Amino acid sequence: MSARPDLDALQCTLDGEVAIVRLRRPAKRNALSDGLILALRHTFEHLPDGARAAVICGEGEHFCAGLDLSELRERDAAEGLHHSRLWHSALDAVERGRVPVVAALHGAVVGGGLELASACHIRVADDSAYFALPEGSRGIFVGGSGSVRIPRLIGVACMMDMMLTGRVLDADTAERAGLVQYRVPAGQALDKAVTLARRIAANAPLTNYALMHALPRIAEQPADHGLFTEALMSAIAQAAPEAKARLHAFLEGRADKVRKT
Ligand code: 1HE
Repeated sequence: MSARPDLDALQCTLDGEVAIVRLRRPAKRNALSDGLILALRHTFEHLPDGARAAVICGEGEHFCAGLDLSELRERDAAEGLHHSRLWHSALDAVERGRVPVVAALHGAVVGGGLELASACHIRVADDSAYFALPEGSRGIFVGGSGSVRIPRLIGVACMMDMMLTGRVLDADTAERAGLVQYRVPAGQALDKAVTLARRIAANAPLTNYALMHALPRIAEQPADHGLFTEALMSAIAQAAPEAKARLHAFLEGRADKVRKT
């Protein structure tokens, strides 16, 4: 892979304890060039020290138009394999990094853009968002972990439909399908995502880490293994000084109660 990280195409700023990572190729609808994928991996591997949660969003009218098709030159099988593995490593850096990531989605969330959104831990979509997997019509296949992550969210049948028929999901349908967790009016996805990220940042870091790293693995383990992993994780989490301090705060009436919304 000869490309270098295109750090101009990605901006990372720290807002309090929330890192805001913005795709910045609006003229190309934030299409993911090799340089941008490398920048994404670099950024999530080196988030600012103070970050306890992150938000990813796109500049301009769309979240992301997927793979930069202008780079889809003749590749032999080995190059294609390395290209796909590059995407896997970048999206793994998002999903299996240090802090939870909230995707703020608007406009087109297509192809590799949907693969990227699927690597995040929570998805917020505004009314303008639409979701598609046009790989089928481009004569290619998903290569950025979509075949693993997307069916976990919406099932094989829904992904099969999107890829075979070119079906485009609007924000309503995507919410019903389980692809997005929050729906907001057009233009409000980023604000909502930052609000959620601030809430996430207030959790004990070890709890967030356990959720990101243990929960998806437990979901893939046989029940007996999952229960054992759960017991190990819960033992480690409850022993942390921060957990003890939070329990004392509740028992002494200094912590928030759970309230009906
Ligand atoms: C691009 C790309 C791109 C736009 N690669 N240059 N993804 C797709 O098949 C989606 C292709 N894109 C579109 O369907 C549309 O561009 C959108 C629905 C996303 C946006 O439409 P619109 O009308 O706002 O923009 P536009 O006029 O189509 O595009 C503006 C410019 O962005 C134009 O370039 P210009 O130089 O003529 O101004 C477009 O060529 C350029 N552009 N999308 C390159 N994707 C790891 S495997 C993942 C596999 C995939 O992701 S396959 C799906 C690829």
